[in-house]
Parts: sequence; C-alpha cells; structure tokens
Amino acid sequence: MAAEEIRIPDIGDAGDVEVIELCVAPGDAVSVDDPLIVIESDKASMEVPSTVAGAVVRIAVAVGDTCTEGDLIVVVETGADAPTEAVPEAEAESEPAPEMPSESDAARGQASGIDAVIEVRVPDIGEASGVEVIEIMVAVGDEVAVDDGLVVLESDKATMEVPSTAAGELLSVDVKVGESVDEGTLVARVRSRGAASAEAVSQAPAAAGASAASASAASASAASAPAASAPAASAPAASAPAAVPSPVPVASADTTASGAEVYAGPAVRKLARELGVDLAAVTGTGDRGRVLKEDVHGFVKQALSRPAAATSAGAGIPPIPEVDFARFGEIETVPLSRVMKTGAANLHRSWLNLPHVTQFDDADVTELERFRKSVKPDAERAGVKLTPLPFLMKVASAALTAFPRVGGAFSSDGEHYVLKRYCHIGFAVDTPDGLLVPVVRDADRKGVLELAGEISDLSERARRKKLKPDEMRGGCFSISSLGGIGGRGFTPIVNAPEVAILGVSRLSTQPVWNGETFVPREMLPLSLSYDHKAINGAEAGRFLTWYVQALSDVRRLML
Ligand code: CAO
Repeated sequence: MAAEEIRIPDIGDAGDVEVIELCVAPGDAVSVDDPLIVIESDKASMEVPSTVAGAVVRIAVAVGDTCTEGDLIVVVETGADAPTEAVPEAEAESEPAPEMPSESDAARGQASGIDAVIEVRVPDIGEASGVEVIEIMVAVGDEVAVDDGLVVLESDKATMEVPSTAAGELLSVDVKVGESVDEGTLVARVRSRGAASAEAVSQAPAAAGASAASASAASASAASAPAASAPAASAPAASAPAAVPSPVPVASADTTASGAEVYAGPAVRKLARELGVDLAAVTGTGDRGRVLKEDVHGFVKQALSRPAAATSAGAGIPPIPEVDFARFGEIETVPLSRVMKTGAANLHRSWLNLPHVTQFDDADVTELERFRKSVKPDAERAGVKLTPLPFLMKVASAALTAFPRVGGAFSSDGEHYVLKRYCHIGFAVDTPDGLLVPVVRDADRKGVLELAGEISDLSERARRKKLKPDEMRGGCFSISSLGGIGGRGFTPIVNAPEVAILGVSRLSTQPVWNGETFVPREMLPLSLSYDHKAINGAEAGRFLTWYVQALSDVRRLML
C-alpha cells in the first residue's frame, strides 16, 4: 500500500489557476486518467487527471483555492501492498495511516485498491419466469460501467435489459441467446477494478480494520474467482504508471461540433458521443453549469423513460419541447404499458431506418365475399369465425411464393439479401395493452379454415397476454387489418426486419365501370408499405397487382 501525492502538473504559462470543481471525494476509487479536479485560468479550463489507480484518501484543495504547478491536490492510496488475506491484528495496527480521515474511509480505500469479481445475476423480473435471452450486448474483455446493459431478455410481455451492477472488465458472459433464465440466474462476471461493489464493501466488518476489510471484500465477491484471490500487488490498478499528466483543456471556444460550446470535460463529451446525446440539450448541474457524467446519464434515463415516439434522442432530430399540459387545463397522467413502450420503440426504429413507400389499390372481392358468406355458417358450426382475414393471408402466402423478395430481409451485415424458404405471416392485433404481432407459421401450407382458427387463437391469447415470445417472431411479412374497424386507407409501418406490410381497410360497395355500365362491386382498399431499400417500386407494383387480381378471382391461384 502506498500513498501517492498528485500535484498540479505543468500548465504552461498559465501561472496561478483557480480550482473550480472537485470531481472526487475521500473514499472514491479512481483509475488512471480519471479527472480529480478542474482548474481554470483566464484562458481555459482543465481537468487534472489521476496518475494512479486507487482510493482517494485526502483532498488538499477546495473550490475557489488558487494554486500553481507543483501544488498538492489529492492523495491517492494505491493498493500495491494490500494483502489478500486478513493480517494479524498487530500487523494491521502497525499500518501507518496518518492521512486517513476516518476508519471507515480507510476501509473503503483499501477495499477499493484490489480487484473483485462481481457476479451479475438476473434481477427481480416480476412474475416472469423462464424468460428468454434474445441479445448479448457485450463481449468478454469489454469494459463496462455500472448500469451498462449486458443482455436483453424478452418475456411474452416485454423486453428488458439486465444492467451491470459493477464497473470493470467483463470476465465472462454466462448465458447464451435463446437460453431461458429466471431471477437469480448468473448472467456475467465483472472484474471490478479497485472498486468492490457497494454490496461487497458493505460485507466488510466496519470495525475489523483496513486489511481485514479488503480481504472480506475480495472473498465476498466470488471465492472461486481467480482474480479475487490474486495478490493485490499483481492487479493492474496497483501497477499503474505514474506518468506526469497533461491537463486536458475543456470548454474551449470551438463552436464547430454540436455541444462544443457546452461547459463539459472531454470524458463527458466522449460519453455523450457514445450515447448519441446532444450535450446542448443537457442541463449541467456542476459548478457554473458544467455538465457532469451524471447529467448525461440522467438525460438518457429520462429520454428512455418517455415513450419512444416522443423522443428523438440519438436520432439527430431536435427533440419535441416539453410542455406542461396542466398549464392549459385539467389533465390525468396514466402509465404506459410495457407493450406500448416496446411497440412505440419498434415502430419509431422502423420509421427512422426504413425509407417507406406505400402503394395503394382496391381489390374486387365480390366473388370472394360471396363464397366466404356461403361457407361462414359451416365454419361457425366447426367453431371457426370466418372473416376476410384468413383469405387475405392465404392469398398473401401465394403472392410471397411468387415474389420471394417481398418476404425476404437484409442480412445483418448488410452485404446480402436473405430469401426465405418458409412463409410465416404476422398480423397486427389491437390489445388493451397495445399492439402485438403474432405470427402464423407456414401459412402457405394451411387451408383457410385452419388459418382462421389460428388467427382467432393467437389474437385471443394476445389480448390475454398469453403469447409466447416465439409466437411473435420469425415473420416474413405482416398484415394489418383495420377492416373490422373502418377507414378507407392508411399507411402501415413495416414490421422490421421484414421489408413489407399489407394494410387492409374496410370493404364497401362501389360503382365499377365494366366497359358498358357501372355495376355494384365489393371493393377492398389495400395499401402495401415497403422498405424501398429492399424493394423497388416496380416490384412492389407487380406484387400488389398480382395480389389484387388473385383476390378478385381466386381460381387464378390454381394456374
Ligand atoms: N371489411 C369489412 N368488414 C370486415 C373486414 C373488412 N376488410 N375485415 C373484417 N371485417 C368484419 C368481420 O367479418 C367481422 O364481421 P362479423 O362480426 O359480422 O363477422 C368484423 O369485421 C370484425 O372482425 P374482427 O376484427 O373480429 O376479425 P378480423 O379477422 O377481421 O381481425 C384482428 C382480427 C385480430 C386482426 C382484429 O381483431 C384486430 O385486432 N384488428 C386491429 C389491427 C390493428 O390494430 N391494426 C393497426 C396496426 S398499426 O398498423
């Protein structure tokens, strides 16, 4: 264990500078290059970074102090000699600790000077169990911060991220995509460098002395983890180089980049860039309005807690200004369901990523409707409600076979186009909790009655929140029918990564010119929205024309 004195480095001809902000407090764990204080001359503001990793045990300056090159600012206790096992009391007592402000600070400082392996587990996920891992957001070796998302879980009601509870290097990811997990399942292990988790530190007996505290912190985190039991002297934190730091100018007069005029340090700017946050939109709570990391995190949290459709953070689009609606009259605020929030985020993402084009046409479904109505009573006796939708799905499956690109998708690397040899079709279901899109598997291999049965079953379970995650994925194409509700046409949003969606509106009797006279026909308004990156207009036109003709005369399907 060694006490390193960090002093004001060479600051050129700045002369006397003023301390305008303290970035750390006694007991804080710091890494090399973490800002300790911010100083300001008449030309610029600068962060003074730490040259060592360890725990802050004393701060020798206060805000408003004037100092100059060589002045002591902070004392950092490095963990180089920290033992990994409790030392005899006499030895512990012989440890010099003249500069430690208190016993508890000492304990924290020592606990912070060693590596600890923190196990991140699935937190309380309410009533959900057997929740599926749908995405791994990190890789072994990544540096993660507290609250960084590690994996994404999806239940039948929502998707959620499991955040890291520790900052440090990711040692292992202990789950795989597709795996089912429950509360308490081990997700990942993080080597928390020089900063044992609050939980681990709190397990260190407060009165047991500094050395015992560090041993407890290490073993409490993961007794079997090699990093936890390795001598602290070998930890990277302890062997950090003590190079002379160069102060980093901040709040310069650079006005070229967004946020450049904002009063914020480089670390904060870097974080904002990584998170896609426009610093100009963040309110700084630091001294003199300086934007702190917490402000950026707070901004992101606030943005995420708003419905996705209402925020443009990260999209480069100026956000919609906040309005206090209560100023204009009485209001009631109701919580948004998770399905609504997830759905809003998905729709927003698709709308921003896909260049949407919508093609319209009307299908003459007079004969089809006549047929449907003639067989509807038989279907009802068989327990099936025969609406136009299963017919529309059946004909869509034939159209997708004829135009496989419409049911395809871009490969995730963007280098290929994926043509699917299966035909799974999703359909939008309006539920009290929001929009869900269950998927009918192999629609091309099923008859209309079977499709009708599946549509009823899936939509009924969607409304009772009983769909499994698997029943909402894998679609090649979607149908959104508002025919039972009304309207003459609408432009549906593509359910990405699919590339096309069919909107169905309410059919009505229209006068149609047959070459000699107007005749009453049952006309069904259709709208095909597609990703113009994937499908060109001519192809979309041919697809919809083919579909309309097939609906008008389903005998064509036999050709
Ligand atoms: N034109 C005229 N009548 C239609 C019709 C159409 N295009 N489509 C359905 N109908 C009729 C049905 O025949 C039924 O009439 P009866 O009760 O007399 O038999 C009535 O409208 C109600 O149908 P339904 O809505 O119960 O059944 P469906 O198979 O048409 O639709 C489902 C099922 C789940 C798609 C629907 O209930 C639903 O949730 N629709 C909303 C989808 C949605 O929100 N889309 C927008 C998403 S954003 O793009």
